Amino acid sequence: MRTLFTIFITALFAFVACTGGSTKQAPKKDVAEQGITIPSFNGDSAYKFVEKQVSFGPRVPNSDAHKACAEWLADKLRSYGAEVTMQRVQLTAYTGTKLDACNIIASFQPQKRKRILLCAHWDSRPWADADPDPANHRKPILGANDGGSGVGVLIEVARLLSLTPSELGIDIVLFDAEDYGTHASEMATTENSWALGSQYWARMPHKENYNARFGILLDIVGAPQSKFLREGISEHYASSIVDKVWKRAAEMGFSSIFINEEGGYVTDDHLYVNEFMGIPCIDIINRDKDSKSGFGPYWHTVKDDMSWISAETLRIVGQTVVAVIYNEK
Ligand code: AHN
Ligand code: ZN
Repeated sequence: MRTLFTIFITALFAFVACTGGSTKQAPKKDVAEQGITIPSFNGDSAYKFVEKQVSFGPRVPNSDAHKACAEWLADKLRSYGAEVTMQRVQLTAYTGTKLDACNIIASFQPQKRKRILLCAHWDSRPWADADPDPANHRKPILGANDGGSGVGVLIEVARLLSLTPSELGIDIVLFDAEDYGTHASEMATTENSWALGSQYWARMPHKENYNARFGILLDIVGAPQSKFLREGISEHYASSIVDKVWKRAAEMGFSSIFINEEGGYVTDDHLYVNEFMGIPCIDIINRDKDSKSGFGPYWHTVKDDMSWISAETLRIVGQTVVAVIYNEK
């Protein structure tokens, strides 16, 4: 219990280092063990899916853009053959504001018992409270990278699943209300104010006794020159899954992007999947030791737009996830 408490406290304050490196091209098609063909992840396609989300404007809960984007996401996932559940729920933000939230769950081959969970948050932050200009601190963010990037990658994964079914069933869960956490101007951070959608789903999954072999959360995975380190909560609950993913990335030539070093702790959606559901779930998230926030300079600012999205970074993350899921049997 003491250890966990320490982790949560550390998670609030810890920041990580990241190091330089270069990108290598992965082969167009890769053959997995036992002759399975791994589909080729298209970074430009994922980029367009990020752009589409951003075109709605900030996807802040209770806004029209939020409603419109939810419909688009659900339609898109259905068009790729998924069984889509709109888990609508009213959540209460730390401000007391009631949020009409919706977790969007896309199940591929829902009849299969062996499953993998892939997740990201699709909402964007209501306040650019890390913006250098205080005049922006109450303005919403576009969330191209913070939110949009992970979802963009997962929509592309859905497209590939529609063309080449995987051996295991896949659930893509897009969490709402991740980024409604305590405003930076508040004196104390309210406990569990972040990740409201995942907290709800992890207690009330869309299917009774939902289970998955493991989960992968994608958050802030679009910036050029991104590096991904082994995040602390992931390491604590699911180090074998971190190993699995980082090894697969190295095999594909991405060892300078997926760096085999300890990162800091991030309180993110995966915490509740681990804690409440007991599904080992990791977070692939980019940190930046050189910026004040510990994330990139665009993070929680009005500059989190398409200029911070690289199709190549999306491809590296997406191709790694695809290689991991198609190799499971
Ligand atoms: C905190 O800042 C406490 N957690 C980072 C989780 C996050 C926010 N991911 C995206 N936006
Ligand atoms: Zn955020």
